[in-house]
Amino acid sequence: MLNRFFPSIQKPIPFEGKQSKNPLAFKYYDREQRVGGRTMAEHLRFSVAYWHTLKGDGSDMFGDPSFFREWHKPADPLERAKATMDAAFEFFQKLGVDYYCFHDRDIAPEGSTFAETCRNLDVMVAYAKKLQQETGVRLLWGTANLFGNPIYAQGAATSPNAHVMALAAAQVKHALDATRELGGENYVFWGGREGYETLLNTDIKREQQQMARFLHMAVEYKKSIGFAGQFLIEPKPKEPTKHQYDSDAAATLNFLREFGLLDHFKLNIEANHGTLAGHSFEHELAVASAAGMLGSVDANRGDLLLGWDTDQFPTDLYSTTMAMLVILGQNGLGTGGLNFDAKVRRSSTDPVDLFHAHIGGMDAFARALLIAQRIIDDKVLSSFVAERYGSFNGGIGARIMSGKTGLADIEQWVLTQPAPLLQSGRQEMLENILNSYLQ
Ligand code: XUL
Ligand code: CO
Repeated sequence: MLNRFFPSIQKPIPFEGKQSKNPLAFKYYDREQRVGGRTMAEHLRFSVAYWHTLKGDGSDMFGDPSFFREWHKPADPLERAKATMDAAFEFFQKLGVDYYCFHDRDIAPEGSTFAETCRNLDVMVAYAKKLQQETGVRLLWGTANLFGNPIYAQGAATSPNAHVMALAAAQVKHALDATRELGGENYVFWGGREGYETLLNTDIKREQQQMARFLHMAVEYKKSIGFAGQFLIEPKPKEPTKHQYDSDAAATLNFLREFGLLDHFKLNIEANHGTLAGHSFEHELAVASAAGMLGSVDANRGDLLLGWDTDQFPTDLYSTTMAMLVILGQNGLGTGGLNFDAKVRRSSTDPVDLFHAHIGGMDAFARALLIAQRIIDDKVLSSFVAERYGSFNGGIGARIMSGKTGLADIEQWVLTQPAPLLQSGRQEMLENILNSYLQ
């Protein structure tokens, strides 16, 4: 096992069970434990986000870096990238996760030209491939950073400048090559700058057509190189743009449908993006899942008192349980996984804090998995829901839904009936049932 950057952790984080008081042990996540026919590792498919965990330095808009990582010290950019990747794979192994995710610019530095930037990425992809082979850690998804470089300040795919759109297309082509080379199981599109700041200079219709063309070209290229991974779009309503086009699951589904892209994509739902859009995490998951389009999850949480993307580690059992109910309800995430798109707070300055954060998130989802599986096995919610819609199983309900009747026939039927009966939704009873499982 790699052992250079996290010397205080000498062996992989063990599972010790819920009685354990060891902060560096799992209390619930036991990767081989079987739950409803799959192991916990197979259900949860945890992934570490390279950008936060390896690249994060604690700086924010008001303050300088507060994390002083050994792996950030080499002065030469490519040496620093290699040290960072060594630290990454040591962290993955010691934590015991099977997957990681990256942006192209997380793993390799930009050069002074696009050609040099591509060469840097190729060097680091080869380096990653070797480390993946040595450790068995796999790539959940790759993506292109189309928001950091100032050239994308007015959009990448939706830039008003065709040359900038072309640069973004070339960058995505190269990031797709990298993801395929590393056996990535998915590829994510998050349009951080694909939106507008002011309508005074913006043609929304044109920008959406550009975005659709961009995605169609990516689909064509994917086919041409035989990349089998799933394409994912990650909705977010704002930040950094004032208004992002893929604002939530429903808007993204509508966009994909309008432009004939539905068959080629699924959604990557991020908890904090859902809450920024004024929805709950589970709402976004449920909307995507109902459309058969829930592909993967960026697992984190926001802060209800703060209006921005705080990207905290998920610790709220209600939220993780509601999420696992949706995920188990669609029989898992397929090639997707639970990627911790989350960062430790600026004051959590030590490398060991990265372990505490991920252990907490993994336990919060493992515990939720156990709870959700019991709720499903006991059919406490499903039997209530089935009964709630029971009037559609026969009689007028079945006739309406079969499409064989219309308003005039229905009026004749209603005229012959007494008034419909009030039927309680039993919300409080159901909330109490959910609470009784959260132990
Ligand atoms: C930003 C965000 C991104 C995407 C990938 O809020 O979530 O890191 O997950 O580009
Ligand atoms: Co994300």
